[in-house]
Amino acid sequence: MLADATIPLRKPIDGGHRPMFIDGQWVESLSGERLETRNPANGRLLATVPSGTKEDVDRAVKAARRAFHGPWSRMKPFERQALLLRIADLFEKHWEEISASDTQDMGLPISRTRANRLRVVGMLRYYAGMATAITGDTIRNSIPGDVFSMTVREPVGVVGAIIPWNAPTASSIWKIGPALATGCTIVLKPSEDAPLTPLLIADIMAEAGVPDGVVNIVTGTGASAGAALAEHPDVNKLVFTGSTLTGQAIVRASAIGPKRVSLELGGKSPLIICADADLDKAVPIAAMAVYAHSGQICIAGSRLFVEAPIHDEFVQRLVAFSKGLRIGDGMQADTQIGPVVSRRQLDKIMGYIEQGREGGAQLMTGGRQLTDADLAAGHFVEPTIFTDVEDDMVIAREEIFGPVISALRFEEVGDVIARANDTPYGLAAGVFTRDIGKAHRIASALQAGSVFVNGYHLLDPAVPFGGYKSSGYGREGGAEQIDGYLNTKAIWIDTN
Ligand code: TXE
Repeated sequence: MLADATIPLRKPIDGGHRPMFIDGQWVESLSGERLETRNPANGRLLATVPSGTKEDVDRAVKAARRAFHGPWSRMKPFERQALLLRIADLFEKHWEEISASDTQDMGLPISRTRANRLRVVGMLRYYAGMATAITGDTIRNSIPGDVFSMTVREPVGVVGAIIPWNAPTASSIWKIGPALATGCTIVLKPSEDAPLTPLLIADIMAEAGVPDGVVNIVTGTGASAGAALAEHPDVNKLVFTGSTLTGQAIVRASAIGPKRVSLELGGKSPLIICADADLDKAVPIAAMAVYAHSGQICIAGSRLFVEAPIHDEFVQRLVAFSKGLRIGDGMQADTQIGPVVSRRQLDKIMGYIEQGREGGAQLMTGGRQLTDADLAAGHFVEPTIFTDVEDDMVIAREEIFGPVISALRFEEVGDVIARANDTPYGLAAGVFTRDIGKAHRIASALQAGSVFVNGYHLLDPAVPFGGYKSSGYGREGGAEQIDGYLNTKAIWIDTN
């Protein structure tokens, strides 16, 4: 244990090299290979990290297995609770560093990464509470004789977590938090596009006194480290956030073990604006439902259904709002829209914008990559709005993961529900209306894991989050998530 050691945090961004974290040690990949991570706002090299291989993943899983059966397994729930509370306090203390690291590694403006403190620290404190709230049942039997039975909840074991680049801190804690609360151990593989904050988090884990091997961070590519973790026969549970395609590969790999799986995948979320909505409230929320993090949020409300009588006015106001947004390096305090994470993501988004144009949608604003002198080296896309979008157009069907709104007109509420549900995805949905009855009817008819009424992007550690249909299964947040990290054992006692 490193309980009393005060480990100075590495500088978040130093252009140098950051080892990965296995069994409480900072180590290199056995292959010696490294990956670069760059600032998407200006292309500058931030750091290199080890390119983890199958052998490195195996080392980490073995460390996690040893730790699972070691003193960690005898730690009392209230001790794990105290540990999580210590981690929460350290997150408060180091938040400036964490938020700067996230902003520079993946572009989300600093005003937003700073504001995420409440949520992430809240998650840690929520998981701390859950650590002492795990209970089983006693069951009265109907079978003959004097038999008594009860259930106990036990940690599933070694968790393999694979996360994307769009929310490195929150995604890490969404996986590490429940593992610590339940007594599991974890091997986490960050995205190759944003590995730095998870490494910073490893520092904090060590500073808080998390025993060696309980939390391991293996950096590397999806094809190498990611696939090796998903296939590892000694991992008991996989938690994945990322693309639907990779999610399918994870499920296939999970047959080895086999492992329990939970998936949080992509989306193409509908946001319905009824004619009776409070437009002053709805316009900025509908815009930021997509533009927040330049559209790189799984629940982005990217299919905007607007009722016919207000359609033109709503779009006009949306265009005016979009034109007023400040785009730039996320480290500037007043930036509202930062870069997209990588050249690959930029090209993907620009390709969709082109398809929107060619498909006959009308471009109302945006649509360009920004190449002004100070932005030229980064990956900046203008906030973009298309109207005259038809339901079957590519931009209305596929996840763009960029700052692109597809506005669709609707005549009747009955109609729009069927259209909103006509997608393979089901992560989130939203509706704006002043009519509470209508809001309830629409919310219950929408096929999505989260439905927001007169708001959007609302998240709380105690509220379950996850998908319907191709957006995945399993929940993060809430008691249901904790269940996913536990096995249930039935114990039978014949009292005669
Ligand atoms: O995702 P991937 P990418 C969507 C979004 C985006 C697209 C591609 O549309 O444009 O996916 O993004 C690891 N075995 N979302 O390429 O590939 C990978 O290293 C095991 C929505 O970043 O799914 C990374 O750590 N792991 C989503 C993680 O999987 C593998 C957030 C995610 O990468 C692997 C991100 C493999 N075979 C993207 N291949 C959301 N739900 O928010 C890759 N990985």
